[in-house]
Amino acid sequence: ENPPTQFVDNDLKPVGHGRMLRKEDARFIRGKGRFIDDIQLPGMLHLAILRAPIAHGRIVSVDVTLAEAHPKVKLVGTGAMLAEHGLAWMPTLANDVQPVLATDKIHFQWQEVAFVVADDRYAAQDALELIDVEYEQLPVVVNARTALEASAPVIRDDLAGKTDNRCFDWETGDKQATDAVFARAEVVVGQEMVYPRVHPAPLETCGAVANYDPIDGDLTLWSTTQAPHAHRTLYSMVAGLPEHKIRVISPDIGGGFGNKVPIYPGYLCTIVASMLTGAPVKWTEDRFENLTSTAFARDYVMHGEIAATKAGRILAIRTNVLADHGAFNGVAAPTKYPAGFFGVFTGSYDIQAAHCAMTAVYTNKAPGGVAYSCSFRVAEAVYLIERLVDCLADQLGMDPVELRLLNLLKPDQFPYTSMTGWIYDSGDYESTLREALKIADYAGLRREQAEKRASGELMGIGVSVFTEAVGAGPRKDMDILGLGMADGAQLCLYPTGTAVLRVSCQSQGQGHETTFAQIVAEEIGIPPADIKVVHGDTDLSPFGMGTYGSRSTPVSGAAAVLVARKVRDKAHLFAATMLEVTVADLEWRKGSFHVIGDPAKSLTIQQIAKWAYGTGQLPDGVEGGLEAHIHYHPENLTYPNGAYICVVDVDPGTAVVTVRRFIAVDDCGTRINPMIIEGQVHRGLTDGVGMALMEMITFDEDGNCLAASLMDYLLPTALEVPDWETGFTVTPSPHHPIGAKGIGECATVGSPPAIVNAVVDALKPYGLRHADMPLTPSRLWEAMNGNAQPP
Ligand code: PCD
Repeated sequence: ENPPTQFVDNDLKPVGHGRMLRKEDARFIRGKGRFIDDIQLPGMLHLAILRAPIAHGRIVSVDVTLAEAHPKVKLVGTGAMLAEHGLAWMPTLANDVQPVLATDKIHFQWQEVAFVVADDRYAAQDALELIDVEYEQLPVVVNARTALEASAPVIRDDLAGKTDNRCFDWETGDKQATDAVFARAEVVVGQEMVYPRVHPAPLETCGAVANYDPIDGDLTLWSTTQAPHAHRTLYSMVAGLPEHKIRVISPDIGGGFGNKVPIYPGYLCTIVASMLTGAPVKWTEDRFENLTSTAFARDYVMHGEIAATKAGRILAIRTNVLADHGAFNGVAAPTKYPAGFFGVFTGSYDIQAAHCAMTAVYTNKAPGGVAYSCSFRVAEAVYLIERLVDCLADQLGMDPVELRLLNLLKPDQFPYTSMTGWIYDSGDYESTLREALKIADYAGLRREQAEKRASGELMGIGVSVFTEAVGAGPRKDMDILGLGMADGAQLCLYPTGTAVLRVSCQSQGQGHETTFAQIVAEEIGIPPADIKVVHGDTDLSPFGMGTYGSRSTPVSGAAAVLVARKVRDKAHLFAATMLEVTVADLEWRKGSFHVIGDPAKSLTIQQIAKWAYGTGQLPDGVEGGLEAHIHYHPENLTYPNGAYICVVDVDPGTAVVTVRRFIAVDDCGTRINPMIIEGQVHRGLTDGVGMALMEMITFDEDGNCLAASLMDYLLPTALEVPDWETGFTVTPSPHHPIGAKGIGECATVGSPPAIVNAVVDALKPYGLRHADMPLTPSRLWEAMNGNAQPP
């Protein structure tokens, strides 16, 4: 632990054994994790999917005769076959519909057309080539602006009455008030920017194993899902299977990052295949399929404007966004929020007015719009505001840190209701930024930069301060397909004093088996080693909405605290009975109850647990046993914040960017496990380097996906990143029972603008004010050479 200088207050200590090592790593580092593809069932068949090579067209015919004749093939599925069972289309999480297998039309390249089930994966894959599909090509639209032109072909002609490619229009904030502030502002700066289409690209691709028991009618589905309970309900709704007969098991997950929130056609094909063959069926996606057909993220073209005084007081922000949703609206966000939490685009600043108008369109690209490591479009919002503030600093000739310090919300303004209606729970933004400035030695960096510039070296310093909004519900405002965003938790203490906590959230690598044990350990005072965390199996855990948008700690974490307190309250009653005193005579000291004034008279929680299942006379009206259940929804989101500083060097000859230093100070309220938090931050910062410098899913004009492999879709490795320098401040959330806020996605959200700001700063001598991500050498080289004269 590198203790921060000014935050050593006692109640800011990490929760329940702080930096303990992760319990789950014992199996992971031995290669004993159990992922989808590790699952082997007797008699299991294998499924492979045929995908369309074209981006837009009609299916003229599908001939499966040869494939069916293959000796190892057990079943061939087509859209027509699914249509007979009423299963050709499925709902998306955004209330749109999407084909499971295309029946008459192809909407994007590599869309699912047919499946083959065979004795082994090789045979299934071979037999795909025996299926003969004839297509009639239609004109392709891959550009969001072109999609809106009157001449554009209508992509979603399956939607009744649809005559254009508009997906939705959405607005937030006060247009009139904002325009009025802009009209009288001394300074207005505008910038168009693109947040490119990127992909979560988890290490483990998606997959499923379905096992349908035709006698009992039970379906067991092992699948890569971040939300097992919600998926179970949706399968019941789509396939018409009774919900209590469906068991969804999410085994170890090799990374999710939002990619494993949606339900994909492959899962449903696997279920149908098991039902029709009567055998267990496995489907494992390959990397190519994952990159080209599962949920992408971002794809926003944003025109932003910022209004300010000459002295640098920010007054208002307005933006027009063109959102490309691909062929089907596959966004995963609460129903009321078609643009997710983009409404937080006013950032961490005290401003007077804000407005956003958004148009979302359909194009011939894979569906998605998932919250890749950001709480429902917060990444786009943070990028917009943090780039705009830098453009303003540039216009005013002000230092970007000074400008930010002048406009940050002050601690006494919390809870703060933003101009778009979001209630920020708590924060001390200036302290967070000052901590980052100190670690970085900001003044020293600026001096170094001045010296380097004088000798023609291109060094840049970029800053971003951000506020995230994480932990959805509350249920009254937030739901997915009608399911309110709330989480159950169940805690049982066994007679020997060890415990099992059952939660609905689903770890994809975050370490919940450790941190949730730590939470309970803190509340009932038994060691984390004595607490087992059960998750990822709908038969073994209570209902809840799953893990994404950094909601596990804010929602399930709070549920774990409260259910532990319920258990402790019951233990309190038992202790009073056992010691023949009143409840008020007892005080709790982590792990035991003591008689006030006679502390030697005490009982440990383990002693009480044993008694709870024993033969003693129970207090009136109290049941035996020591367990409790809770279904919790938060009253608000939590709003973690951070201040990041990035230092880059740009090679003047090749335009290659090196991230030399990166300082990240995060505030996620009360910290449970600082080691895990650092890991989360390192991970997210690495994401940021990828998006800012390397990653982009593009298409040619025929709709061919040009980033269909990791040769083309460049993920960052240890070689591209510096030794991260992290710090923290602690501003507890007032409404979370232990004051914890989410942290999982903060660094992904906060780092891209810091990196881009740094690169643009490095290229100031070329007169550069903005360049779009990813800042590849070729893009930057063009920007440097198309612009002004060299320094
Ligand atoms: N924590 C602590 N403290 C505090 C907070 C937190 O300690 N204050 C920790 C916990 O416990 C965990 C972690 O940390 O363990 C995280 O958390 P959060 O924030 O709550 O979150 P979650 O919910 O759990 O998770 C989720 C996230 C997300 S969302 C994402 S993307 C990513 C992250 O998470 N993913 C991942 N991270 C991660 N990691 C890993 N390893 N893997 C993965 O996959 Mo989305 O919406 O889905 O897009």
